[in-house]
Amino acid sequence: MQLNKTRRALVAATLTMMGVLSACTTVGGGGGGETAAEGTKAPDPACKLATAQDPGNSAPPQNVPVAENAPKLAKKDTYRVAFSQNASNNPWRLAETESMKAEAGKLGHQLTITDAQNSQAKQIQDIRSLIAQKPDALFIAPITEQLANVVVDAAKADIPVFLLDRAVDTNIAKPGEHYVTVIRSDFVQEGLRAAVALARATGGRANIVELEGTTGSSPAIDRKKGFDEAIKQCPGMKIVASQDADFTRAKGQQVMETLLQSNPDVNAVYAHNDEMAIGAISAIKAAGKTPGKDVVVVSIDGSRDALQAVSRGELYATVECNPRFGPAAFKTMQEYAEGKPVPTVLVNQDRFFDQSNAKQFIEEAY
Ligand code: GYE
Repeated sequence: MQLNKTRRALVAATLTMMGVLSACTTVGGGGGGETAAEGTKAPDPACKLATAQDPGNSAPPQNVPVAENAPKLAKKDTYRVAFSQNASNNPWRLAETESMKAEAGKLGHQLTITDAQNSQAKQIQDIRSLIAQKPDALFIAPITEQLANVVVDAAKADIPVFLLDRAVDTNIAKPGEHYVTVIRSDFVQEGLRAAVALARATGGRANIVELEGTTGSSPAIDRKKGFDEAIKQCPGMKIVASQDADFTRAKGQQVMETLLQSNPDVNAVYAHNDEMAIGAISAIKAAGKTPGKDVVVVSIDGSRDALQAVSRGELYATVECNPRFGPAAFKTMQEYAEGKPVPTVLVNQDRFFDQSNAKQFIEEAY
């Protein structure tokens, strides 16, 4: 996604200036550097991120065009809508589906849901059959950016499409024309926030395993971009291995087990989502190491299991990526039907969870 390059550069610059000294104890270590007693190493002065605070959300994107050329939606009291979900294999997906169902139910809309079971081919099939049913509007959580072609097919069938949580290739599916809008988090910023957290936790000395989300999905692409770009500011932070673990717990564990064997000096993990982080934590334990001490783990989402792992000290932090899209999805659809201006990208505001606040949010988490 074309997410304002200048703004990102600005964030990086502000981070450098912020340099707020934290009283944080350094865990992990390794990757060379001082020989101070374990857990008390001073942050690497060459790594500004190591003493920075969480940079928070990015500034809302400016001058986003409004959807003008997408299929129209007539004003009605209730609608017959469809939602193509890409998988139901983790709590995040289940929470998103639940939120869509609950909101549709509340508003009296009739909602058909399909589950692509984490298969791109199946999601394309699902969307084709939903198009054939001619819903008033179609919500899609695209598995990868390659879903763009079938989004174009929906527009050609005169169905307004609203993308949820992931983007598609905008060279093929034009925002505001082939789809109305995409509602999602700023994944590049999430990667940056995770990098700052990991720098703080390791004092900027880290041999990192990066567990990537589904190849070709916009969160995997942008979370990698944001993180990799950020740690360039820290000479002591190196990615020793980066591999696809498909956003799942089982693959996170499996990939981490293998990578720990080939990279025994690993002291940090950046997982693109909580499920893979939790899998990695199991692998770390199985290798006889202590998560949070020998190996620091940081991830993204804010699931209940993750918040529990944070409060146990096994996960250092998780950047929130809120799955509860129902209210925003239907509000946006309504506004579009009423002819109000709808920007072609809507960016969610997310929180940050670490030891200081994780416990208090466990109850409301999914
Ligand atoms: O972080 C992950 C899920 O697309 C933003 O997909 C979403 C991501 C979320 O499988 O857990």
